[in-house]
Amino acid sequence: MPVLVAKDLNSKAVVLRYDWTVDQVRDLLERPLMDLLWQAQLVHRAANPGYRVQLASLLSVKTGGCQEDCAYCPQSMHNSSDVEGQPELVVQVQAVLERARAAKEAGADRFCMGWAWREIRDGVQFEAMLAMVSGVRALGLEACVTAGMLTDKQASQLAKVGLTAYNHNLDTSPEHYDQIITTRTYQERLETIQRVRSAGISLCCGGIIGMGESIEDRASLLCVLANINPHPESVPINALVAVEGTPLEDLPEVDPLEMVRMVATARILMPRSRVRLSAGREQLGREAQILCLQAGADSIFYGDTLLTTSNPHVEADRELLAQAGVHASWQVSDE
Ligand code: SAM
Ligand code: DTB
Ligand code: SF4
Repeated sequence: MPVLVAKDLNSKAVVLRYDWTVDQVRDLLERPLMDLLWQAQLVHRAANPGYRVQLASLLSVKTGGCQEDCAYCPQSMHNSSDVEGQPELVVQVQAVLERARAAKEAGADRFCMGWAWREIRDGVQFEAMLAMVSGVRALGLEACVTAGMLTDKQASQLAKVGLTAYNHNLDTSPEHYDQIITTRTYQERLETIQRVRSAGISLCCGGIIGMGESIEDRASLLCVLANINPHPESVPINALVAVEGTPLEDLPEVDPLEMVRMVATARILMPRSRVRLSAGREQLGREAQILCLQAGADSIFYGDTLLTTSNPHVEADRELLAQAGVHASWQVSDE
């Protein structure tokens, strides 16, 4: 059998499509694992040569007290887990930029900032957000904001100060959605995503598994994401972190191979998007994380905390990436 060379891979593996059906996506998700991994590898190597992993650090700028009732979220005021009361950084521009500087020194490429809001509010807090974004960009980092819904005007102001990406997840399938959130509709999420796009900001949009959804729901979520044209520039795949005091606290941990399957399928569907292995990595273990990298994950959240929960330690992640033989930015010179 002839050896498959890079030229063949490039011509055959990278197909950008926006007309996936749920059945086609489900067929991928349920393929024999070895076949799924092989196809994901072909696509990933052809579309994103070099196995570089982007490191994104997260900071919670506004923590807790959120009006939305997302069943997974420790920051919702509807959940007894609500973590409100933590020190507020909302107008502390310099303190936030200090954290960004530290993230850069630790090797991060992107600095993501989160606000536990239903939607962005105008006024001093938004002015501070704009200053934070422009400060992060001035440090030479990509800047990402996640702060709920936004208006066209706010999106264009964020674009003007150089915001790289806005994160707004679909979280789950349209069919499973009302089991998880009732205070904001799926349609509102799609409209927010459209606003981000119209302002010329990169879109970071993904979801969570392990929230009691079926395989069909996972296929349906991936299908909605893969039919966004152009594909979201980054796609976070989260495993539920079941936090005490949330309605989902007793759900069982996600089987690590289910994360591998989600990542591999996302990679095949959205060949050039950054697929970010997001919340839930602590439950995955080293080998499952390496399988996810092999399946095409090319970004991780990097830093000892996510928003309110913990993440693997920076040293452990450096070791993991070295063991996997993938390159992160601090190791890569511009070849
Ligand atoms: N309030 C904003 C919003 O909902 O867009 C921004 C912050 S919110 C915490 C960002 C995303 O984090 C959510 O959409 C969800 O996908 C993810 N997330 C929150 N809590 C999580 C949990 N316990 N486990 C996994 N992912 C979670
Ligand atoms: C995303 O998809 N996952 C990140 C980021 N985008 C903002 C957040 C994960 C949060 C996990 C729970 C917590 O730490 O509060
Ligand atoms: Fe949590 Fe964001 Fe939902 Fe608020 S909107 S409860 S911060 S996920």
